Amino acid sequence: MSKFYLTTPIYYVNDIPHIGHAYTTVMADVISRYKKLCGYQVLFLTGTDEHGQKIERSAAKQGLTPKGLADAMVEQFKQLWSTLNIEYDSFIRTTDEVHVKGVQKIFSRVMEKGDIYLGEYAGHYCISCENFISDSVEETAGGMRTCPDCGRPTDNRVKEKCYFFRLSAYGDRLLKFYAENPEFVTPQTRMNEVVSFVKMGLRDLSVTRSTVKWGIPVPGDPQQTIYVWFDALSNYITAIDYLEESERFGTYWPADLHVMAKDILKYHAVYWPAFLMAAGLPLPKKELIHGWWLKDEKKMSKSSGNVLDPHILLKYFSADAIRYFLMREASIGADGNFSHEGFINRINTDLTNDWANLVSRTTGMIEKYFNNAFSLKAQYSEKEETIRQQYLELEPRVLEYFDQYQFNRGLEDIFAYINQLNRYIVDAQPWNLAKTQESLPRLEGVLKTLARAIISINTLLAPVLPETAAKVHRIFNHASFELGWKNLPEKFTITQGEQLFPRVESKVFFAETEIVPPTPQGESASVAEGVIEIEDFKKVKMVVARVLEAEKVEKADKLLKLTIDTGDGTRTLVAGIALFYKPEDLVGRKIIIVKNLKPAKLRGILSQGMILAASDAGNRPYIPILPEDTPVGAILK
Ligand code: ME8
Repeated sequence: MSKFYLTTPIYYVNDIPHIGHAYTTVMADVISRYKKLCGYQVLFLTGTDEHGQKIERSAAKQGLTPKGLADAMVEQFKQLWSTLNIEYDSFIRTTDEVHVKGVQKIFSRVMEKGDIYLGEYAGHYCISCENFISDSVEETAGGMRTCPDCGRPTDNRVKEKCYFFRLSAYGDRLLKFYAENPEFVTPQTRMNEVVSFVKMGLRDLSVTRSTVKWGIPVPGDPQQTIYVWFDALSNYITAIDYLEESERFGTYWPADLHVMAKDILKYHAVYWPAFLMAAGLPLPKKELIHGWWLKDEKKMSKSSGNVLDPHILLKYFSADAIRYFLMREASIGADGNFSHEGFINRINTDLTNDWANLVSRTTGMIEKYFNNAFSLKAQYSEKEETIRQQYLELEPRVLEYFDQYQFNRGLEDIFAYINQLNRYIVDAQPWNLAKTQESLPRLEGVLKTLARAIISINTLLAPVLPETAAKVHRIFNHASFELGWKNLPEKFTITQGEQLFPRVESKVFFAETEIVPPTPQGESASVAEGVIEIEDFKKVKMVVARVLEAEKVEKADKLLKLTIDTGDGTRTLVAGIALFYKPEDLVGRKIIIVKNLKPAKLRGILSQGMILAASDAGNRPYIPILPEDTPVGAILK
């Protein structure tokens, strides 16, 4: 049996998990279940990253010890993973002894090789990303630097004795590795980013801190603690017993897949392979980099305060519904904007209306017409063969998408097939077939075909919807989760089950949770940068006016004073167009003005509004020409 070792990032324990963490972990769980379905011996690792300044600070703020905070948070992560039916095989904590000793072992190994040396670091540090910021990075006001990863100003400059990793020596070897393994990072755009980053040149990296106490002591120099990223990345090997280099390590390393979001790409695709090369260990086979879940167009993150707690959704929806939404809605590589409205619509449409309804209609008819047990010999037509053929074509397509981790596309195809099955029911009209004794074998052929299609599809859906898949299999008294068209025997019985995805009305959800629903135009339209609502536009009152009089303003070369008729009266405007328009050119002409602009005095003249003109790069105005019959006072809208 081939092995498949996959990992999630180990999450910081400074706060409780949110939808972003759930996304990565659900995706890894779906991959793990899918690989098991395909016959792999899978090891799925997740865990928590507990050392470093960020955790130290968080704990201090809450009046806890770092370990006390970590212990509490680990429970929160484990509880959420259990609720979401995440079946990890191993959970590593960076405070576990096997990890601490394993990190010291890899550190010593690299040091013995001469790739870790003593030096001094002087520069900025971003505690949020636990990232060293070089002085070449742009300065913000006050002499601080901006973290290139998260965009926050760094809050401290550090100068300390520390150990460096000779990263600069690995640039060429890394580039050679990327060239030989062009799919090491997927999607391709992320691979390109990594290559460009390395091509820009690598500097040696500080891998210890003397001012941070909450960390793993450097072997032989306990005043220093190991840099949190060196510590954290090593979890992927310490969790499988790098310390003893036992059979487990031999079986599972190198990892087949590291899954993460783009924020930590550099650490995984540049630093981690370099550390491994230095330690003489094989490199992971693939890194899958997904996009971010955004809320209000900003990355959902603890520090931005825009995180979504999955527990709110879990009060109304099953774990499977959340898993489905996350896998169906976001495509690998792209960011996804989370909207509750979108969530509810997706679940109600796909899972309640299409999938649950297909199962309940089919089982309802098997109960009604056959009392839950088939006994007659069924009669089949070409239509049933088409349903089987369509499934046989669908399955390899879906598997290919799943193999490429394009779950959204695989699910899209599965649900297109589910819709075909719903249409097939309408076409076959089982309720009419039930009317006469002669058509009962046909009716049985239709319902058995539906049952077989449902059980087949259910196996494909099982990695994403494990709980529902188990329920559906139970309804059809079917035990095996094997791929392929399920040729249920001619004689079989079913057991009625509960409703799979009860509908949640969005009105009820929004009223009870007090979450503010999106505006009717749709959330995203209102939040995109620079986009305004129609209501914003309507605030500007623009009308057509006629110029009655025009004259130059004394001692002001650029200004003209205009007296205009706005259809409901006359008023005065001062316009900066005198260099380009003569007064006589304007008298009698129709112009567009902003009527409700706050009046302002220019050269002692009260200007009541503003003339509209296009202007070029040199600020030359071009007054639009309106059709001759445009009425004075007409509103622009
Ligand atoms: O970076 N959208 O931990 P972390 C999508 N400890 N995914 C998101 C997300 C969002 N808005 N927010 C978080 C760390 N994630 C380090 C990792 S690994 C050796 C050390 C997910 O708690 C995503 O997988 O900040 C991201 O890469 C990870 O959580 C960061 O988790």
